[in-house]
Amino acid sequence: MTLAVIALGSNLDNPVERVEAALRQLAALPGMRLTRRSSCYRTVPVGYADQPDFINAVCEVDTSLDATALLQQLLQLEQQFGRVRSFRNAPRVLDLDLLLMDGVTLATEFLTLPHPRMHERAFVMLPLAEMAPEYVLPGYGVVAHIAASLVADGVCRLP
Ligand code: PH2
Ligand code: MG
Ligand code: MG
Repeated sequence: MTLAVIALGSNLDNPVERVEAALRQLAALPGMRLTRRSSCYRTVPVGYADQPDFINAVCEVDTSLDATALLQQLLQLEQQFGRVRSFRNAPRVLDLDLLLMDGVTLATEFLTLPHPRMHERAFVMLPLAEMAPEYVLPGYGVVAHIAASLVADGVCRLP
């Protein structure tokens, strides 16, 4: 079994419910156990700005899947939730990004691990600092310290 960290995001059709439902579905996948999760956060869109605020969260799973198989499962779940890919950074009902896998570094056409931009995204790093402040991002340091160095204006933890 391997620990992996997944980022969840949604900004269409009742996003909090979408993220909570996605967490339940992830936990129910064969070969997966949900070990930790963050709260949900309301976040201002980064990149393409003319869209609703996002709900973001992260979770940690213990899985028997390898990185490629896990990514396939995540993409399949996005499809089940009705994700339509219209343009880059478009609004979406569910985005599931594989961020980290214990001991795995990878750079293929489909997947780079650790996720190459996670350290600069407050909508990822703040939830991650809540869930796993002790994690180390190779090359960038301890998650709690990275998160503390980011501008966190647009990121608000929900009760
Ligand atoms: N995802 C993106 C681009 N911009 N902004 C926020 N706040 N949250 C996201 O999940 C997000 C984003 C690409 O996947
Ligand atoms: Mg994605
Ligand atoms: Mg994404």
